[in-house]
Amino acid sequence: MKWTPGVKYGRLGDDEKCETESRLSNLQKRRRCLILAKTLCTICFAAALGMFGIYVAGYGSPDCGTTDNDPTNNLNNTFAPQCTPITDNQRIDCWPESGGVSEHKCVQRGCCWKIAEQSSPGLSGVPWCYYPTNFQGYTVVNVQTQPNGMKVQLQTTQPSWWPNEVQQVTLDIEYDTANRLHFKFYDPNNARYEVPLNLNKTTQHASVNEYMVEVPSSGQFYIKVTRRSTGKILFSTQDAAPLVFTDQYLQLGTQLSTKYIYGLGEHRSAFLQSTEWTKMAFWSRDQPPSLDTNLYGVHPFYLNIEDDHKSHGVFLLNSNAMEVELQPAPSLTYRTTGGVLDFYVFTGPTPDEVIQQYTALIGRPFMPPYWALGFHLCRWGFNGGSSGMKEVINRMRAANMPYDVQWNDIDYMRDHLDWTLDRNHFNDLPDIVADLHNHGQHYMMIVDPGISNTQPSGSYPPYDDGITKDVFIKKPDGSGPIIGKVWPGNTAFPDFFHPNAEQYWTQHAQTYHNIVPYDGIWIDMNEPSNFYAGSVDGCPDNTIENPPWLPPVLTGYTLRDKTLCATAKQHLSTHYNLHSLYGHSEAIATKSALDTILGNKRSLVISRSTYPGTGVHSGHWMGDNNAQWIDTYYSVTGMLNFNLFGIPMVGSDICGFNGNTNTELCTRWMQLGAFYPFMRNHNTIGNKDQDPAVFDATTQNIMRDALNLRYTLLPYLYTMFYRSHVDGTPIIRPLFYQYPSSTNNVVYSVDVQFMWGKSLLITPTTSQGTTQGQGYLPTDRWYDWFDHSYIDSPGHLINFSLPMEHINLKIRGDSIIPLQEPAVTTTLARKNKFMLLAALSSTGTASGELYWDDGESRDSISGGKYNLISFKVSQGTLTSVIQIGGYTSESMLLGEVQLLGVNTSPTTIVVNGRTLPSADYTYSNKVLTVKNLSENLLQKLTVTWK
Ligand code: MIG
Repeated sequence: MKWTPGVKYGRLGDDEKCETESRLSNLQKRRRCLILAKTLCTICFAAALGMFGIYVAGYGSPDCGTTDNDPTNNLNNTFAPQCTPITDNQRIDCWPESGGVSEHKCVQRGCCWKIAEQSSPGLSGVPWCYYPTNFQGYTVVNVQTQPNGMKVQLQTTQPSWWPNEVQQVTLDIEYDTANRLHFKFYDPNNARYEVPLNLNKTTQHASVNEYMVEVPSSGQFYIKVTRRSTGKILFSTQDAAPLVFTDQYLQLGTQLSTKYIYGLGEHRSAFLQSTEWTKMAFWSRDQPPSLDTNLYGVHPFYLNIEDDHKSHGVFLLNSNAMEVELQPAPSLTYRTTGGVLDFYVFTGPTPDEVIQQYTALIGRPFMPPYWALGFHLCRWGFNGGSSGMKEVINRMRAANMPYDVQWNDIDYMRDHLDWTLDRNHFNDLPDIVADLHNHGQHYMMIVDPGISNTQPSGSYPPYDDGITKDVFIKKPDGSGPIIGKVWPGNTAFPDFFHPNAEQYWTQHAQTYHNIVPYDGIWIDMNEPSNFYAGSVDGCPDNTIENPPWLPPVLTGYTLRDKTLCATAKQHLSTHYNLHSLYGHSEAIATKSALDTILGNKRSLVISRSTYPGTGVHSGHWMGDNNAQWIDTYYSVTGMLNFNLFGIPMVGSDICGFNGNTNTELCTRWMQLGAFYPFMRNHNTIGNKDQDPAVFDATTQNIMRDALNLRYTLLPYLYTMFYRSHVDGTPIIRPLFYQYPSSTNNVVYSVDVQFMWGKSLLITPTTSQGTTQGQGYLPTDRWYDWFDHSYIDSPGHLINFSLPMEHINLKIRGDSIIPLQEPAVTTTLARKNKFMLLAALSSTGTASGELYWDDGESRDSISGGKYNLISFKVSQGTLTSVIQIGGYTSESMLLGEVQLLGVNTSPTTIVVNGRTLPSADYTYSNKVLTVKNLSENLLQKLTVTWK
């Protein structure tokens, strides 16, 4: 083996060299290339050692790289980097670029170079070029203590190698509330872009905060935030990536409390993130969910567990193209291309409380109309236009499938033009929608942001009016709308941050609503997606388009790929800054349009691209999945994530979007989908129909059962939506939210099973031909939904039966779940009697609640026009308390009470003072069923059994 000085191996990291390996994802390619570069260097380094018979440790080893001058080197010649002692796991990457690393260049930066000992030739992500422990970065020049915080002045002592360093940085630390700490690094001399989010920053200063903050009064800067009650770390830049604050590269690291970290979306992964050098890119993108890539939305928020099972959350309010790297120390590094470093720490200490505190800041999820909880059916490309659509509606009705909402994809539009109706293929759509409404059903359709600019002048008001109102995103030189291409051909893109945009959007939504009275809007392609890279005219070549550093965004490290130029001009700032907020801004405008059009009626917006706070206005579906088993699993981890992000109204395309589904997969998916907060079956153009009514009779029966089970549970689901709306409590929860102090840390990685609120445990089947499996059952009493048998689990894996006929569903003892007799629509089901299912704990207790209103008024809660009833069982008595009884225009009758875990056969049952005849109850297998009731739930309920 011969060592060739000056070999340009560092260039192997360039994407051109790797592009041929097209079967690899971009990140895999990049890793592969980096590994290759590092491997080559190992070889030449080893060869050099052999040749000269010398020992050279780490820093100062032979130059394996190009001798080209690196413009990014740190020319501080007097600096002697301290490179030991430090373990591989503690290294912090000093070369975050995608390639081009060499020892020579690394050392020129003032960084340490050492081939990682533990890297089985470079296969792990251990950086070979890493920060010295004595890297000074910023030093503290002044700390000013304030009544509820601190103001800290920082000054660069040792410059980073990135251009346009901000010499003086201010850090404002604010003790917002006892559980929320806010701290922000910014340039005190030049205003920089900050995320234009409408946060609820209301502060409530406390005399004692649950966090403590430490900043040195001089010397090398760090910030350390600990939990007052335990001393555990909540955020600490010590032994983590140092602060870098330049114009287009900003960096900061923090230690993590444990490797149990969740969130950081939108990405497809297990719910528990890996801290083995995981790099995640944040830049919204029209990208079918795949591993290791940036997807539709951006959520720089994580939940971290402390080693005593408490938890905290951290939110970085930044919308620029960003990377988060998770390191095994464990630690985390943020790298972003702009804005300021604006952090919020939430102290929990339970995960539910962390999410409550987070959503108190970004906004609580919207209260959906009741019909939105029903089953939604969609497909792209109805055969024969509206006649194909009617066929589906009719066969769903004939098959008696519970079914609330019919949708349309882009095929209803004339030439894919927004706010138009294709009169050739969907002329009778207004009649179809009227018919849906007559059946107590609802209708939604897709709207894309791209507005065609190629229609004859005067013939397409959405464009002409957009020009008049000046609402379109502009070209980099500001000379007119930037033009991309989407389904209608070339298009302009409304800038939803423009002051005229909301009125513009509302007006065209209203005009179309006058023709087709829809009930909600599906907003797609709002990353925004563009079939051109940048625009019809390409993009300028400058540092906004080509920053000195970029996270591993698809494709090929360019910002413009599949979207607009970063230099495109929006009203508030450049697209470079605002890109990942596009879907969020469209969701706000769309919800506001619906509110204007529908008056006091609630509506539904479902958006593909999301950002923190989108849940206030919209739900989310997880995009273009495949009709494959693995997609059922990732639908669960995705739901867990979006419930963490304050967007509980979430689901995946049931039965799969791309690719033809099959009977078993679609059956299992309908069973799982019945537990998506947003339950929609959707399919791509040209694929086989997959609505429940298209299958054979046996399959239809199973799917109908799944739908009836969901409809039975809707009062419970609706109550959970109320809770999420008023206090942020997530609906879909992993087991550890409920059982955080499990001594067995297995619970932290369970993510196929999930809970609905605090009372139901769902164990879906996510693989073919599986009718038996293992599931985790936390220490508690668990009842089977179907046979009512119970287990007092000691908290471990047990064998689960997973029959084809239904999903495995367990009820936690100590729960009271409000139910209702199902029907083919929620409109009808709402008229049925309620039922209460009380699953008793081992000590005979249970509790639960029911929220109820008219299901559609926007002012139900603000106007107090709702009922909130709590239920409790203890010592053989079930009682209710009417907490709020403000909705009285519909009766609420209780028809049945079922009690699980009643140990002895009762002889006397008394309901509201009336002793029941024996015909009105049954008892067997420890289940007491009290039937034929007609009790007014708005009066106090008492049921006793002896
Ligand atoms: O470029 O409207 O994710 O649900 O069916 C594809 C057609 C555009 C992508 C959406 C998908 C929808 C499809 N859309």
